[in-house]
Amino acid sequence: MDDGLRFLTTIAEPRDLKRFSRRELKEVANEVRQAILQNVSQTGGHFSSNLGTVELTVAMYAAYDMPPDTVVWDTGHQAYPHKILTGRLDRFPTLRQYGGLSGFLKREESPFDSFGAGHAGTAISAAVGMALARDQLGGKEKVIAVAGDASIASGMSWEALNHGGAAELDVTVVLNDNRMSIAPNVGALTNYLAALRSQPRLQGAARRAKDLVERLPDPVARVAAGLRHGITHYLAPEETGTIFEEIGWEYIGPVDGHDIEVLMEVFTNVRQLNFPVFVHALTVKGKGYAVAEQDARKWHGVVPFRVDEPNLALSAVPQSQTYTQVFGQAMLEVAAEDESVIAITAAMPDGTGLNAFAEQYPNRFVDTGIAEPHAVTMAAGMAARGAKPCVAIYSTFLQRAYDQIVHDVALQHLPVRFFLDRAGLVGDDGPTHHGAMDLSYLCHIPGLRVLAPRDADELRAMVRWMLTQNDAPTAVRYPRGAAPSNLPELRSPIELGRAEILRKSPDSRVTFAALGSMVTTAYTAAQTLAEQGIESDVINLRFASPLDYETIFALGARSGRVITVEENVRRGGIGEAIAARRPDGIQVEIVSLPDAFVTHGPVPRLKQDHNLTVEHLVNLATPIQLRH
Ligand SMILES: Cc1ncc(C[n+]2csc(CCOP(=O)(O)OP(=O)(O)O)c2C)c(N)n1
Repeated sequence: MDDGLRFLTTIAEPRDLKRFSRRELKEVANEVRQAILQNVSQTGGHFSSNLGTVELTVAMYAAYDMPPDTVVWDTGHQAYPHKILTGRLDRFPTLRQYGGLSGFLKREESPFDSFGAGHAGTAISAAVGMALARDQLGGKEKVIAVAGDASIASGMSWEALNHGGAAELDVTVVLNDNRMSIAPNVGALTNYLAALRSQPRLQGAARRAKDLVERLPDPVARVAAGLRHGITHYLAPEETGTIFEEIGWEYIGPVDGHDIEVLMEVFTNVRQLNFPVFVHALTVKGKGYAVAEQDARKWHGVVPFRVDEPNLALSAVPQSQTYTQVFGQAMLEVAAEDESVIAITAAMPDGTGLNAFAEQYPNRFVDTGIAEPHAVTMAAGMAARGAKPCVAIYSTFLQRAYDQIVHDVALQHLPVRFFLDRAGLVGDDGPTHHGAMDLSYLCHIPGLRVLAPRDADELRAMVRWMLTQNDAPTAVRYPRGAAPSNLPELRSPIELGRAEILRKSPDSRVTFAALGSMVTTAYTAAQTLAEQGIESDVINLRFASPLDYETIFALGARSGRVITVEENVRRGGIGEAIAARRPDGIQVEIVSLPDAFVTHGPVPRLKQDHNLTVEHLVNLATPIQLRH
């Protein structure tokens, strides 16, 4: 890893940057960029966002005193330069590998990861909290939040700006504005930032930061909150305030986020200010690697690639159809038949498979940006007017819209359809991104129907059923990646609350009641058991809510033993629900994810760790005297 990284190998913590001249800091930045390129081309991971934050990180870390000064990164997918400069260069090759560094921020990983992240829009709130705690506890450190132009548009970021601006806190927000979310950014704020960019302020960012410092009243004289505004208006009477200034943040920018000299000027001065400051830095996503600059969207997250022939490796086609693709196609089919179908994404058109829909039906496609709660309540509004809103959000990100699902959708019986991609374990992104809890946060909501398909054909059938034969609020959850192809052909139609029996025998010793992704596992286990002379039933539950207790316990009564299998934490999952209704004489055992946060790593490895495997099911079902 350290080949030719002359400067980086001498940096154990941000403070070490202080001994370098500004010219040398540029060299450091080049090495950080080189380390990211070398490493991510081998491990895969977030790429273009990290190339964009290199100079910003180097300059900020050289200008501040860390520790105790603290930087909170929003989302964390752009914090690889931070990892490299905070003593993790040696471990960087383990990025996103099982047992290795996380791809996001994690408090357990380093004292410099002052706040964990993975979901967008949290940094400013956390920084405001840290600043309040510091003031209460008598600390002196500086607190900085760095947020992207898409993350800063999320509701929570504005709640925090609203609070922090009024509270006159000593806290700084750095906006890392590269004009991109994963897809091109959306929304009025995006247009506003573009306007700020294209009309640079009369006073340059570095000059303004310096002026503010020079005009700082001494701490004793600075009594009233209003005083600060008087000063800045005096400084720049010719400029109308930006939206940020109007709500209490001193705006400094726009500043070239790749110019270390200017950034150093800005940050060394901003560090001396003691009120809310908003630094608007302009960066280029993919900076320094031509193909990534040209197509930052494609290079947002990458699989391993060849540095010399990048496009070759990236164009590798997946072996079989993914659930995401199947959902995208199914949506096109139902939309062609029904004009009231509207597709909604919260900043994830690529990830949820809605790109083709967006192209074909631009008037029936809505990208809200990173605004999951808004997306859900907006959908409820659409449903109240007779449209058929289809909200496609990853299982993990829908967690933040729980109250909207309860209060705005289910309580009002509004037929919003939810499509939860990445349900279950997602792999390398780890605990912030596993969709391990959706059954627990959805199945107890009265009137909300919850389904999970066993394969691609069943997902297609479920999407159609949800939109043509069902008028209740309904969610379907399906995993990341390819759908299995080993299951019998789909024959029986989807019927409300009815399971599908995939295998049954009068001599069954055990009944597997499996949901969604785990049906293929249970089915393969049953085949293996049959080869050993042990018969078993396999129920594909289809519905997690309402559950088909009748079928489960009818078969369970014959075998005497039900094993429930689901890719969800145990608490609040289907296993618990089935066990709670267990009639006398039937034993129920639950196979599920643990009630714990699961680390990152390859999904098969994680499933092995937590017993969601064919081997475990076979072993469970084999009488003790026959076990190997
Ligand atoms: C709550 C939530 N919704 C969606 C995502 C998926 N996501 C990860 S990064 C990203 C785009 C972030 O864009 P921006 O904040 O501008 O940062 P950039 O990558 O451009 O540096 C999105 C939508 C997420 N992490 N969290």
